[in-house]
Amino acid sequence: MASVTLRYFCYGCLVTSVTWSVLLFLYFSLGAEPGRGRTPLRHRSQPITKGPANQRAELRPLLANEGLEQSPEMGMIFNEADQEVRDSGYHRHAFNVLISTRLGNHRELPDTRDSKCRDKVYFLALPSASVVICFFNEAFSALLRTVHSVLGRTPAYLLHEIILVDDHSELEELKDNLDRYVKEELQGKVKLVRNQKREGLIRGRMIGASHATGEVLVFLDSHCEVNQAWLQPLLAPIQKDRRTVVCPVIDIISADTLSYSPSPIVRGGFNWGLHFKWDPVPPAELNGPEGVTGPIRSPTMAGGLFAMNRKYFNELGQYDAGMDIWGGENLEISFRIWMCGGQLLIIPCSRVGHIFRKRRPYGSPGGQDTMAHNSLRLAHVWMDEYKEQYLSLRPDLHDRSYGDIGERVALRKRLQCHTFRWYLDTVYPEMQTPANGNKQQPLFVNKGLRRPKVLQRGRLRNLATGRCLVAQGRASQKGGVVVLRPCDPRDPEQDWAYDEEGQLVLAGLLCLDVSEVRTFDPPRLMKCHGSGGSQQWSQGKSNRLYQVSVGQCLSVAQPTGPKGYVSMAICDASPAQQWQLEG
Ligand code: UD2
Ligand code: MN
Repeated sequence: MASVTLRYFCYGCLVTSVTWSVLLFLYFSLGAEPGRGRTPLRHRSQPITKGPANQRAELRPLLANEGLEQSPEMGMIFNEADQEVRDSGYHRHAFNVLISTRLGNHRELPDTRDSKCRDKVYFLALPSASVVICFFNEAFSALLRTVHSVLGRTPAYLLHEIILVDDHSELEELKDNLDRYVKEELQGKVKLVRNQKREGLIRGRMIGASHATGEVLVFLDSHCEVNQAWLQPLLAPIQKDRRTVVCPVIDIISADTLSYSPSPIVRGGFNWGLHFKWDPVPPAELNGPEGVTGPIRSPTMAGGLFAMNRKYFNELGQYDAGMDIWGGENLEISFRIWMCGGQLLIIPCSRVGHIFRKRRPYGSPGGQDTMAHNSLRLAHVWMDEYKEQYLSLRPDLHDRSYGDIGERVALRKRLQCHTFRWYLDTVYPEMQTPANGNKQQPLFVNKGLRRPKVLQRGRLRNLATGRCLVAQGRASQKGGVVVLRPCDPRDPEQDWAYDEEGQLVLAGLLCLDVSEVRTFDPPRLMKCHGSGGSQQWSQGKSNRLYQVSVGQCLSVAQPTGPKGYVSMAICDASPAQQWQLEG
C-alpha cells in the first residue's frame, strides 16, 4: 500500500490543477439549470474549450495545445440519482464515476507532448501491436474510454487486436452488458477473455499475452486514455532492438475531476522497502542526440503501461506466476530486463493518461498482503545479498513463506543474468547502498511548492444572512468546521484568499476542504495539499461557490437559525448559496 501512497504523493505534489475561471459559460450555455440540466450534460461529449495557459507551467515544458480543458462543473450534482452515481462510484472505484460517465466513450485530450515530438517521423512499417488490458471490477465508462481511445488514436494497420482480460469481476455491468457491447459495437478488433477465478493482474496479464498474436505486446491499465500518436514512438525502438522495453510518459487523469494533465519527465526508481518511486532524470540522460524527444533509460517501470516484443516477453520469463493480485511485479520485470540483457526506456513522445487513485478500491480474495508476498519472491530471486536491505526493514517478514521460487531461480540461471550488484552499479548508481553511502536524491526539490497566486481576498459574506464565514474555533485548527459570524473587517481570522488553484485559504493558514467520500460531512479546514479535488472551488453563477470534487455548492444550512451552520448542498440560486468575497 505504501508504494501507492508514495506514487500518489509524488503525483499529488506535481499535479497541475485545472484552470477554471473562463469555462463557466459552457455550463450556462448548456442550459443546465438545476433539476433539468442533467440530460443535456450527460449526453453531450466533454465540454472543451480554449482557456488560458495553465498557471503552473514551470513544472513542465510549455505546451502548444494546453488550453484544452474541461468545465469544472462537469461533476455538478442535480439530483439524488447523480449523488448516488457519484458516491457509489467513489466507494467502488475510488474515482468520480459521475464525471467519467458524462465524459462518454471518447473525448479530446490536450496534446501534452513536447512540440518537437510532432516533427518526428517514424517508419511506416512498424511491428503490429496486441494491446492487453486486464481489469477487475472496473467502471464500465472508464474501461470503454480506454478501449475507444486506443481504437481512435491508433493507426488501424498497427493495431493487431485489443485483448480484454476480465479478472473474474463481480460487477453486474461488466457481464452481459459488456459481452453485448464487445460483440455489437466493437466487432473485430476486441477480444474478451474471462478468467474463471480471480488471478490478479500478474497472472491476468500472462493469460492476456497467451491469447495475443501481434508482434508486440502493449499492456495498459483499464482506466487509461492514450494520447496523440502514442504507439509509433513505442514501436520504433522495439523494432530497432527487440530487447528494448518501453514505457510511455504516464500523464495524470485526476480521480476527482477526470481532467487530463501532463506529467513532468521523470524516471522510475525504488527504495529498500521495495516500493516504486519517481526520480528526477539525471541531466546526462536528457542531453542525448535526440534532446528532449530522446528515450530516457529508466532503472524501473511503474508497471501498468509498457510495450515489449511478444516473443521476447516469453523468452524473458513473462512474469512470476507465483505472484498474486497486485504489487512487486513491476520491480521484478524491471530488474529482470536490465540484469538479463535488455534495456528499459521511457519515451517522452508517447503519452498515455492514467487515473491515479488515492486508494485501491479492492482487496485480495484472502485478504493477504500480496505486495509483501510478491516482494519477498522478487527479493529472493533477484536481489542476492541486497535482499537483506529489504528484510532488515521488514523484520515481520522473516518467517513468512513465499512459495516455491525454484523455477524463477532456474530462469535466472538459464538467462545468465548479471548480479544485482551489477544492476545497482551500472543502472541505478543513485541508489544508496551500504557500500557507497550515497545520499538518495530528494524527490523533486522545490518543485510544485510555489505558492499559487492569490486572485481575490477579503471576508466571505453570505448574502442570505449578511454574516461572514469563519472557523468555529481557531483559524489554525486543522479539521475545524466553519460557521457564520458577524463580519469584522479588522479580524485577520476572517481573511480568505481565493487563489489560482481554486483554493480558499483562511488567514493564510488552512484550506477549505470537503471529504470526497463523506460528502454529507460539513466542509472543514485542512492543510492545503495543492492538488485540486477536495480543495478546489469555482465561483459559479450568481455568486455560488461550487466544489469541483463533490459537485455541490457551499450553503448555509438554516439561514434564519441562530447557529449559521455551513454545509454542502445541491446547487440552486437561493441566497443561502450566495457568497461575496469583499476586500
Ligand atoms: C500500479 C500500476 C499497475 C500495477 C501495480 C503494481 C501503473 C499506472 N499502474 O498500480 O499496473 O503494475 O502498480 O502491481 O503503473 N487488476 C486485475 N486484477 C486484480 C487487481 C487489479 O485485473 O486482482 C487490474 C485493474 O483493474 C487495473 C490493473 O490491474 O486495470 C492495475 O491495477 P490498479 O489500477 O489498481 O493498480 P495501480 O494503478 O494502483
Ligand atoms: Mn491503475
